[in-house]
Amino acid sequence: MAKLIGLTFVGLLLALYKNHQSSYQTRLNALREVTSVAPPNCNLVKGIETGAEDLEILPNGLTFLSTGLKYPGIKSFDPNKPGKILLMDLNKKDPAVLELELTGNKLDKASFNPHGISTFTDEDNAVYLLVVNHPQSKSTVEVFKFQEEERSLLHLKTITHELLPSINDIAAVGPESFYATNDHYFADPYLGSWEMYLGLSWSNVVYYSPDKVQVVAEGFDFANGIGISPDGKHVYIAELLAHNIHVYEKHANWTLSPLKFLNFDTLVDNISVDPVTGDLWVGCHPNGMKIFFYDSENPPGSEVLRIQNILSEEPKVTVVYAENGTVLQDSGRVCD
Ligand SMILES: *[C@@H]1O[C@H](CO)[C@@H](O)[C@H](O)[C@H]1NC(C)=O
Ligand SMILES: *[C@@H]1O[C@H](CO)[C@@H](O)[C@H](O)[C@H]1NC(C)=O
Ligand SMILES: CC(=O)N[C@H]1CO[C@H](CO)[C@@H](O)[C@@H]1O
Repeated sequence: MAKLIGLTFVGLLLALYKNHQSSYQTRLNALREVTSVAPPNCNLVKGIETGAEDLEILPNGLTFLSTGLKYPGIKSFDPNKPGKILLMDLNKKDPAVLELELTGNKLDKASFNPHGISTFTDEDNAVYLLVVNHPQSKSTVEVFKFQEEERSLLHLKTITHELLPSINDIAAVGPESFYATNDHYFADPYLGSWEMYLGLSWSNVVYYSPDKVQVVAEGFDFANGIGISPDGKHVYIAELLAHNIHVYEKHANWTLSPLKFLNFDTLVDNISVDPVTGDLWVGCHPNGMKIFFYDSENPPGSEVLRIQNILSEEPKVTVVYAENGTVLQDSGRVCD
């Protein structure tokens, strides 16, 4: 009898494990292969061969890019150099990238490890760039003022907070206030891996301002990219491992309430919101297994989705770009 119970128990554990294994594979979309989709005007921009983490396009076409992220568990193409912020002008026919000089004396440039970025333009048209930074595996938000003439970024401030232990991306709503997604990697890569493996959905979204900091949404299976609609009424959150884009209503007191979500057959990552049309451009990983188990012979692919009229009953979703990794690995970027 005891033996039977023992065997049943082992069977149960195996079943649980199998079940878990298959849910893990589903969450990572392990079986997905990519069919190429190439838009006509797509060119590879030179000078960002070591990868870009995030980009922010100003209404005038000037574009900031963060590059050189060192992230636990993910292959870095330039592990020994500090990260950079690049500038590119999308109005140019053949846009080149230029490295922005970081000025100010409080930022440690050697450990600069930029991740998500977001801009805020004030009423005097001053542009602030808020950058998620991971110096020594910590999470901070660095506030810079863009000096267009000098082509540099003046560092103004470093923001840290206990509710911001492991920031991934931010959406700025002021020079020092923002919504941020917390994954769990930098806080503790070991716990982060377990969280990811087991699907514990510990990830959340925090609103930060100098006078108030609060959790405004939680329970995500890896909250990743975040963006705000041009009218400022909605916040979009990419839930990487559940393959969802969530739409939240943003209230005057900065709290959020869930409105709807869209589900996709791809791991949704960076969100870029068109400042004019409000369309969402989403950089995605068709197959997550290929990122976390990197193999240069079979690299992770890229996919870019465009979502129009997201608030309507039937949003229009177009795959604008898809590629198996030969040209662009792990898209977080958008081409025009
Ligand atoms: C914030 O505003 C919303 C919508 O008006 C309201 O439902 C909610 O109770 C408010 N929350 C707080 C903490 O004041
Ligand atoms: C990716 O696609 C290209 C072009 O279709 C093909 O030559 C290449 O072998 C593919 N690579 C992989 C890893 O499937
Ligand atoms: C802010 C953010 O989520 N950035 C991600 C965008 O996509 C790149 C490439 O996959 C990731 O490395 C970044 O983490």
